[in-house]
Amino acid sequence: MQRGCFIVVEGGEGAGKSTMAAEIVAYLRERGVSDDAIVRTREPGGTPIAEDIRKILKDIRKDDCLCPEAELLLMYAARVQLVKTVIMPALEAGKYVVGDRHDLSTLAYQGGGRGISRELIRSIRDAVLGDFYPDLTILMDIPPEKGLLRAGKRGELDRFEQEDRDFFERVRKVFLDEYEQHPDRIALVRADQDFAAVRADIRTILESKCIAG
Ligand code: T5A
Repeated sequence: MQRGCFIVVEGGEGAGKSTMAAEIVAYLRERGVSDDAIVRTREPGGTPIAEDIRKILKDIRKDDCLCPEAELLLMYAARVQLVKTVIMPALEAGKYVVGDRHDLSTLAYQGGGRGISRELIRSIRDAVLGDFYPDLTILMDIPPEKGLLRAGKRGELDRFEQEDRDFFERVRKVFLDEYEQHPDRIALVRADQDFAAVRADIRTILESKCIAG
């Protein structure tokens, strides 16, 4: 059986990743992919254990603070659980997996945002995931102030969303640097356009990569 395809949507807060992940699923369905051949994931999260870890990561605790290195390890604990129990089996069964964030977010947030070295992140990544990578990453780029405005409309901000402007500028820079270095596997979309324009750009990317074509 042919291996499936892992498509990841990445980007800053409020870029529209979840909205566009749903649009990618709609695109696949239109192309005749059946519902049981499509799996949606989100990170951190996506399995019962990884969702518990997500709560720890997003929760604002008044009595303790999470060290950057502990945050990094929790991200990878959740990710390995998801990759090994959900994503890999789905890909081996020939399915499409549409992921809302994956490990580019770790380089951007824990690397750029928190200042953890790229070497440490890479060594943990390689030790637990080896040569496992998405087939396509769609990076939704938006100026942080615009994305946070969208995210803020939902109400209370989580632990990450309460970081300052510089944090999100550093996150964005790492995302864009990674795109510059790997344009073969990362596609860039301007996420501050209106919904129809973002959706059209994403469809063009999927068509150009012959996804479900
Ligand atoms: N994190 C995650 C790390 O630090 N390291 C890691 O390794 C990983 C995997 C996860 C947090 O964890 C951090 C990053 C995050 O802070 P999350 O909730 O999963 O948190 O991710 P968020 O980015 O916070 O999710 P958001 O829901 O805020 O952003 P989305 O998914 O990008 O945006 P979406 O689709 O929910 O849209 C937000 C709003 O904008 C509107 C939508 O209708 C919605 O109201 N919208 C648009 N409005 C105008 N024009 C458009 N084109 C629009 N598209 C969407």
